[in-house]
This record gives sequence, structure tokens and C-alpha cells, in this order.
Amino acid sequence: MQETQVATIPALTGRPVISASGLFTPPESIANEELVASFNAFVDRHNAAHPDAEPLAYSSVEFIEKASGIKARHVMSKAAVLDPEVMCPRLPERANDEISVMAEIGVAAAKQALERAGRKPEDVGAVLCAASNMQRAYPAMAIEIQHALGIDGYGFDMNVACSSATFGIQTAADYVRAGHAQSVLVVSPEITSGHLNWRDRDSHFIFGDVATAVLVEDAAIAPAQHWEILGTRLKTVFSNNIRNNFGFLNRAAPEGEGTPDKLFVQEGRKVFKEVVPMVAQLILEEAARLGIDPASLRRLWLHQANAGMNRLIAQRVLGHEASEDESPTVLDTYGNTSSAGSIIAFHLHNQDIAAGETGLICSFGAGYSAGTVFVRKVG
Ligand code: CO8
Repeated sequence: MQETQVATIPALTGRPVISASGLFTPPESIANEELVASFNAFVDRHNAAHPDAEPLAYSSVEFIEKASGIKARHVMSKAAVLDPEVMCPRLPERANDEISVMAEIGVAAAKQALERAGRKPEDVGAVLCAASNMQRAYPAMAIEIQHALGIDGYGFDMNVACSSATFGIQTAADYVRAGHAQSVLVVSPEITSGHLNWRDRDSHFIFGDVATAVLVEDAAIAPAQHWEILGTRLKTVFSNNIRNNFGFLNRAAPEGEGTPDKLFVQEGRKVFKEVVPMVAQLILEEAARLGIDPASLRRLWLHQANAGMNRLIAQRVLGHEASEDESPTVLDTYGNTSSAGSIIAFHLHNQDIAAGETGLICSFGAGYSAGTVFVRKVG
């Protein structure tokens, strides 16, 4: 008698892991020199047009690099951003039957994560679109990404500014822990250029566009090489020091010089001073809870907002000045990509980590908000 072959379904463990990550980088990039030339051309025009007003001051490449560590940023619409008459992205509107641009770049990152994990879309149970700005109110970007990938299950959007990805990873991990899903995509398409005030000297250099994806799965179905999630911890503390008042109750176009509070605004100095201790404390408390000696962490994949902030946080965590190997930066080429920053750092700088070594993905930003994901390499 012929034996019937029955596919064995692995028993789920309820232990969440990161199976793979993905990255989409827009092909166009703006170097500081080009950005400052455009900004200064705008300043000349503005001052010539408003001779009786307090003149605007020039920006400078030296200041930007020294204050932030940023040398360039990728963008979805370079020519319009650099045009001193425009200074915001010009992305042509798409018909409702075309994929929207935010979903498109999210899908590109998600496909890479799925491919790296050897996962078919039909085996994914949920999609979270976790980002600091959504292209529209509804239908959710996550549902469009889910549809474009051919995923059954459910999806929704979540926004916790720069901490969106780590909040998404904890949410995905909780679904795995609870048995609600065995495979969850956390997608972070960040078109930050749309909510950056490119005419504001204090912040025009900060942000860049990108998309990342993280596949969180039950250990039972993960590929042999993966990252065990040892623990996640989130924190929020209300602050007005990073704010954007754009919303459905104020529909004025968020461009031009008259609506700066409908774009990104911040008290950068205060953010720096207040967020560094908050994040360092969160990391140290969580390490203690998990029984991890912070000095033993092999690598910190920190949020990429400012090189100086990362230097201080890493020093408090590791107990010494961190090397580029211990706390890699992607700020120089990507700028601040909001929630995607720590995931880009993780994606680009994890191949050399040995099995058994422990690292930390950590993000922080507006809210204030902060999230930690301690991971250990397996396989
Ligand atoms: N060129 C030349 N000089 C400048 C420029 C410029 N572009 N900008 C400011 N200066 C001058 C100032 O006028 C000032 O001069 P003076 O001393 O004579 O008054 C001097 O430089 C110093 O200015 P600052 O004190 O502002 O400069 P800092 O050294 O503090 O550096 C930074 C500014 C880089 C902004 C720094 O404070 C910083 O990085 N802070 C932390 C920022 C941060 O982490 N923010 C979090 C944002 S991420 C987030 O959560 C938002 C999510 C939403 C994303 C949406 C996307 C749009």
C-alpha cells in the first residue's frame, strides 16, 4: 500500500523572532553642498523681495555636518526640493487604481524581506504600516501593501513618529506571542520630505526618504538564521518640542512660508538634552530586566537623528565611547529617516554578527517616544 505524504506543520512556539529585513533606497540623493546652494538661493530671493523685513540668514555645509553628522539624504523628488521656487516634493497624483507612492516603496522593501526569509506572501498573516506620516487617512496604507503583496489576513497603520518601527515590532511580536499570527510584516515607508520645511534654516537639512521592512515570525517557522527577540520595551512622555500640526481639520496646503506649524517643527536643543537621558535610562532598565550586561552588547542599531545624540547614548549604555563597529551610523548618507533609521542601520550592519551575540535596535523621537528591541543572533 502506498503511504500518503502529509506535510508536517511545525508546532508554534509563541516565541517571536526577526526572520529578515528589507530596504528600499530612492535612487536620487541630495548632498549638503547642493542643498545649501538651493537654500541660500531661496534666502537671496526672499531678502530681495522683503527689503524691510529681518533678513534671513544663509545655511552652511560646515554647520550641518558638525551639528548633525548628515552629509546627504535620499529623496523621492530631488528637482522640486532643490528648486528655490518650489522647495517641496512634487509627486504626481496617481489614480485610485494605481498603487500609491507610499505603498509602492513599502512593497519594494517588504518584497526584499520576504525574499530573504524565503517566505511566500500567502504565509504572512498581518501587515503593519508603521511610519511617522501617512499619505492619506484611509484606506490604510497597510491594507494597500497587503493587497499589492497578495497577503491574506489583516493590516493597519500606526504612527508613533520616529519610534513607529520599534512600536510596530513589539506589536507584531505580541501577535506572535498571543498566537494571533505566525508571520507579520512591519513596513516603514518614510517620505519625510513631504513634511519637512525645506525653507527652515534650523531643520531643512535633517530628513530623507526611504522604506524599510521587518518580518517578525514565530521561531517555529523562521529560517535557520534569524534574530531571537529577547525583549521589547516602549515608552512615551508628552512633549511639544517636536510637533507637526497638519491634519484633517486644517486643510491648507502644507507648503509655502505661511504655514510652518503644519510641517515638522522642533526645539532641537531641548530634544537633544531631554531625549538622551530618557533613552539611555530606558535601555539600561530593560537590559537589567532581561539580565543582559549592557557592556556586553555586540552592536547598537540606534535611531539615526543626530550623530552626537547617538554618541552620548551609546557611551552611557556601553560605559565607553562607542566605535563605528559598536554603534554604526547611516546618518551621513541617509540623513534622519524617522522610524526607518535604526532599521536601516540594522539591515546594513548585521551580517558580521556571530551566532549567540546580542544587539539592540532602539528608536526615539516625537511624542516623546522610545522603543527598544533586544535581539540575539541564531544560526
Ligand atoms: N546653517 C548655519 N547655521 C545654523 C543653521 C544652518 N542650517 N541652523 C542653525 N544654525 C545656527 C543657529 O542660528 C545658532 O546660531 P547662534 O548660536 O548664533 O544662535 C547655531 O547654529 C546653533 O543652533 P542650534 O542650537 O539650533 O544647533 P544645534 O547645535 O542644537 O543643532 C540640531 C541643531 C542638529 C537640530 C540638533 O539640536 C539636534 O539634532 N537635535 C535633536 C533633534 C532630534 O533628534 N529630533 C528628533 C526629530 S525626529 C522625530 O521624531 C520627528 C518625526 C517626524 C518626522 C517627520 C519628517 C518631516
